[in-house]
Amino acid sequence: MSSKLKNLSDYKPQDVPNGKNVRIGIVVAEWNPDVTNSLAEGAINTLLKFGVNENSIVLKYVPGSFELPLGAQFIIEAGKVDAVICLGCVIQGETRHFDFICQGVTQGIIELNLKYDLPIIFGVLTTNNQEQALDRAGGKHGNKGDEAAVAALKMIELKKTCE
Ligand code: RBF
Repeated sequence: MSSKLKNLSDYKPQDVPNGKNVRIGIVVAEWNPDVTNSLAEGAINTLLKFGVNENSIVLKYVPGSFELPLGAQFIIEAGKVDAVICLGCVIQGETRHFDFICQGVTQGIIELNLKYDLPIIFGVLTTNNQEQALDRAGGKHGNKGDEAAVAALKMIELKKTCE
């Protein structure tokens, strides 16, 4: 797996664009809240660290990861945001729900990216168990919420350089 041998949260701070004047939406799934709240904390702390104003972060919650794309769409349509970060955690169970939720949220997020021409960041953990999820939500594999925030800032900057 891509993150097995390295902690991807070790980004170079000098490579992260400044977030001054940037507005960001964050949608958090309420399923597996120990994990998703840590992802949200990581994302918010990282945005603040790179200059995003606290008042420029719109934070909303949806029941589960399956609802993340629609939650993101509500934020986009309600006002001006430069990017939306979707945070969730889908844990493998005994039935095939895992596959359908992962497929739905992934497809939904990519469609939003292309429909709105906006970075909609995929910060959804898809793990075999809760331990693997916690390892990636502030544990030994870093915090994927931090990385989602960095990805948002980088994509906003990339868009600017293409305009
Ligand atoms: N939502 C998650 O964010 N993570 C999960 O691990 C998760 N597992 C689910 C398992 C089952 C059997 C069901 C019915 C739902 C699950 N959901 C999960 C909730 C799902 O994303 C969505 O909120 C609901 O299906 C309502 O549309």
